Amino acid sequence: MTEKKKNLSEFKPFEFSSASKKKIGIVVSEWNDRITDSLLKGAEECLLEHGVPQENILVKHVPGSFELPMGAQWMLKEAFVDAVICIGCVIQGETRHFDFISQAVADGIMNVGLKFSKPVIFSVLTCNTMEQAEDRAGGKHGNKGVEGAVTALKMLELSHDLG
Ligand code: DLZ
Repeated sequence: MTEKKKNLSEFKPFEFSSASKKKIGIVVSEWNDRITDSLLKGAEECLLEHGVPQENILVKHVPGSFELPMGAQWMLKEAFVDAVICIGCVIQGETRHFDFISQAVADGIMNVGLKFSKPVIFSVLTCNTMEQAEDRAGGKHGNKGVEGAVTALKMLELSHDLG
């Protein structure tokens, strides 16, 4: 039986017991900034709605999505955040850049999370067209920045429960 696809943008707000104590980093790629700005707005609003204080949200920009894993690593190592949300948007072009960047970013983000044993969230759109990106940055398919924030909070809650 196929399950209905989940869209975390339509999540029910949940009780996040340790929200006020958590420091969350958001690393944002400057490429396709109209899209990444919308994703950032969605992520920040969602964190605030769940009780993360504004002063505990650290936002930093990197030149492109390829730099997101390094930005996340520095956030964890130098700024001692509890989780990082990586926001980017890679759009298919005429060359193979898209494949190399998308794969490297996905692998890099996973590796940083495992290395630091902290949630490092993949809120990176990998789209064929700008229209697909718009649909996922506050359009008909929700906002993947919101989904990234929900995922970070859920992972922190899980780690809190296990610890
Ligand atoms: C070079 C490049 C290209 C062609 N496309 C994108 C893109 O669609 N989205 C994105 O976030 N970044 C892109 N970049 C920049 C790379 O991520 C990276 O910043 C440069 O290759 C320098 O390392």
